[in-house]
Amino acid sequence: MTIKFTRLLGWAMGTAAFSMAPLSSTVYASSPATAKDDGSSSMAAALMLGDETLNLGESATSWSQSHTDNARGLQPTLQLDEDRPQASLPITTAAMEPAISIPTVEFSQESVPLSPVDAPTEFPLADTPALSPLDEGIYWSPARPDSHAPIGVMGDHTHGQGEFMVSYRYMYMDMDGNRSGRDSLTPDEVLQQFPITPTRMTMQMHMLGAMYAPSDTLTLMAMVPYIVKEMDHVTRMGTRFTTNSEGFGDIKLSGLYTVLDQTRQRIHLNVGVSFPTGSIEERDATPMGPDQILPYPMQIGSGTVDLLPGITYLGQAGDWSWGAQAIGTLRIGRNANDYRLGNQLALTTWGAYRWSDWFSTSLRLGGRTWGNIDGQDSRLNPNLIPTANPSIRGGSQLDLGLGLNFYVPEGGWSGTRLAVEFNLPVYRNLSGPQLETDFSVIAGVQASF
Ligand SMILES: [Cu+2]
Repeated sequence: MTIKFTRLLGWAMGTAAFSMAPLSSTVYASSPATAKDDGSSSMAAALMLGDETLNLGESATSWSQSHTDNARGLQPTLQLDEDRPQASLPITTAAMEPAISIPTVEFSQESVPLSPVDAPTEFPLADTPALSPLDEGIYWSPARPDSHAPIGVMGDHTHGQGEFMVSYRYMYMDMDGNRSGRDSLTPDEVLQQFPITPTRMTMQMHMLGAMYAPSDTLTLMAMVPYIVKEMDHVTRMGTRFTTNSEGFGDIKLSGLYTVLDQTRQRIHLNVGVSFPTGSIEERDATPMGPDQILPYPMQIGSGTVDLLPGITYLGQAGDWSWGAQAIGTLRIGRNANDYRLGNQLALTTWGAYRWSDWFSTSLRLGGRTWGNIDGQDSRLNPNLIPTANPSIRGGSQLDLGLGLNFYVPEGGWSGTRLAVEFNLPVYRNLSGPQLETDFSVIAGVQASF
C-alpha cells in the first residue's frame, strides 16, 4: 500500500459559530504523507483555531491519540484508508458535546476544501472532566498574570487535574479611631459612654495555603492562618495600655467545584468549612489585673464551626479580565465561652488589565457586612469597654483595592506568582463605638507544581 501526498492539503472547516465570539477553525495536513517500511503511511496534521496553530501530531494509518494534555484537549483521529486517498479527522474535545467533526473526505494531490461544519453553539460540560487549557483559546486561560484574582480574594481560582499549589500571604490591617454609624468618634466621646476605649488596633496575618486538584472540576484548598494582634487603649483616668495576642487561627478547608467552563468564562462553587482551631482564651495584662481574658476582637478564633458557602465567576476577553465572588460565613451553635460571632456576607467584584504576559493591575470593590455577637462571654463586662459589648460589633464596609500581579510565564519558575493589593475604605457604617479599619495591605506568593 502506498499513498503519496506530495503537497499540503488544505482543509477548510468553515466558521464555527460560538455563543460568545465567532471562531474559525481549519484542520490541515502539515506535512506530506509518507509510506513507512511496515506498509502503513503517516502524515502530520495541525489545527488552526482562530489565530493559533495547534499541532495534532503525526498520524499513522489508523491513529488515535489523546491530546488532552495540550491546549485544547483535542482527541483527533486521522485515518488513511489503504486503497484510496481518503481520510477522516473527527475531532472531539472533552468539553464539547457534540464534538466538532470533520466528515470523511476524499482528497487527491490537490487541496481539498471541506464544506463548513456547524459547530455547536454552546459547550455544556460533558461527562468527561473539563479541560485545563494552557494557552489562550476558546476556554478561560489560567496562564495569565490576571488569571488569579487580586491577592485579597481567596478561593478565586481552580486548578487542572493533578496540579498542586502552595501559597503564602501576609496581611496587615490598621484600625485607627472609633466610629458609630458613619460618624467618627474621638476617644473623649467614647469615654463618655465607657470607662475605657480602644484607640488603635493592628492585625497581622501570615497565611499558608495549599491547593490540589484531584480532577479538572474539583479543587481542594486548605488555609492555615497565624494571627498577631495588638490593641492600644486609654482610660478615663488617662492611663494608656496595650494588649497583645497571637497564635494559629481557624483552619479552613474548602472544595471548589467548577460548574461552568465555556467561552472564556468560568463559574465555580465554593464550599468551605472553618474549624475552631484558633484560641478564644487569649489573656493579657490590663488595668483590671495581670492575666485578664481579652475582649472579642482580640481573640484569635471564632470558637465555632463555620460554614463558608460561596460562588465565584471569572471572565476574560483580550487583555482584560474580571470576576466576582460572594462568600458567606455561617457560624454554627455557640462556642465554649457561650457566644457566637456574627455571620458575615462578603461580596466582591474586580477588573484587571494585562499589560504584558507577566504583569497585570487590578481594581476591586469589596463589600462586607457582618452581624453582632450572639450570647456573651460571662467573664467580660460589656459596660467597661466597647470591645467587650456583644451588641455593638456588627457593621458594613466597602473597600476599594488596587492590585499588582506578577507572573512567571516560562522557565524553571514558570507559574510562580507574586501579588500585592492595597485596600482603602470608601464606606464604613459600624454599630459602635467600634474601631474602624483604615487600610489593609495584602502581599502573597504562589507556586504551582
Ligand atoms: Cu491555586
